[in-house]
Amino acid sequence: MSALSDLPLIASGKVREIYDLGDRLLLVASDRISTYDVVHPTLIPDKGKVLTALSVYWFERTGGIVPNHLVSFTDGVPNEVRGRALVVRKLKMLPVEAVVRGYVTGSGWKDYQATGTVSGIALPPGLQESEQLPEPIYTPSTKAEVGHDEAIDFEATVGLVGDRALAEELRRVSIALYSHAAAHARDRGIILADTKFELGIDTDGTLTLGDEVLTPDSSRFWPLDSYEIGRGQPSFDKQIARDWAASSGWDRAPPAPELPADVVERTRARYLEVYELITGEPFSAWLERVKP
Ligand code: PZK
Repeated sequence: MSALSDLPLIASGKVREIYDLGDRLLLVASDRISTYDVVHPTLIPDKGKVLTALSVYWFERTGGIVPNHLVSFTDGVPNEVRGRALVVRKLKMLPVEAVVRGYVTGSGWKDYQATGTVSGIALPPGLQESEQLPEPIYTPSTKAEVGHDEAIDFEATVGLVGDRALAEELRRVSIALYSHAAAHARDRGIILADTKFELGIDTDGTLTLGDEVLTPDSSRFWPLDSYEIGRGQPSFDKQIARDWAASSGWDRAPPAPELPADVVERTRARYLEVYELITGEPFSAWLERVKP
């Protein structure tokens, strides 16, 4: 198989890349980690494999809600990224991030405190930080090239997508995906506070789920056992690294500092724990599935 360095790079994010395979794409998850929006020079071993394995887990279980872009996680994957890369179909991506929230937190909590609404949706008065919403809400955003995405209301997505029925379908499948995953996660001790999907249109015109899905990098995962409303919640995966970064004296401006070995090891263990709780399988089961 071709070396990664020979493939045309189509896009890169803070912690992952997309390469052109001709008629397909290769989505590669790295072991990089960011805290406070800055990537550390230190890698978390197996993080890219855990995120890839979780995406596959969800793709294999949500095909009845919406088709997805996954083609293979073995055939066509270069050896150097085996286990942390997906071959996917090329889609015409929609220009909106499909965010679904089941809890009021982050920018949603900020907007709610300022206006009583999130993305144009009025919420009940008196909600506390991190409280569960009466039902999940669709709070789309635009895709910013740099910096943070901007929240928009549903009517703005109709304009961006250019088709009201398609915008409605996007909202419907996004809420269905979140509801399915949040119920599954909660049964296993993880609160899926919110998540972000990217969907596109396949060559035959079908709305199709793309990107990575329902991973700790595209979602907020909270441990159920320490959940308490009225305060921010610890992140299931990143809290150890964040706590270390916050107390390290680092001013949160690039470059981020190296993470100490014990923080790396404890953070790696949290990623493996997320995988094992969500899937009910040891992480070694994924390594078996991707063995050459
Ligand atoms: C696509 N992104 C976002 C993801 C990055 C950037 N199936 C697809 N077809 C066409 N385009 C995309 C996809 C997918 N998935 C997704 N950008 C393009 C993105 C990962 C890393 F740098």
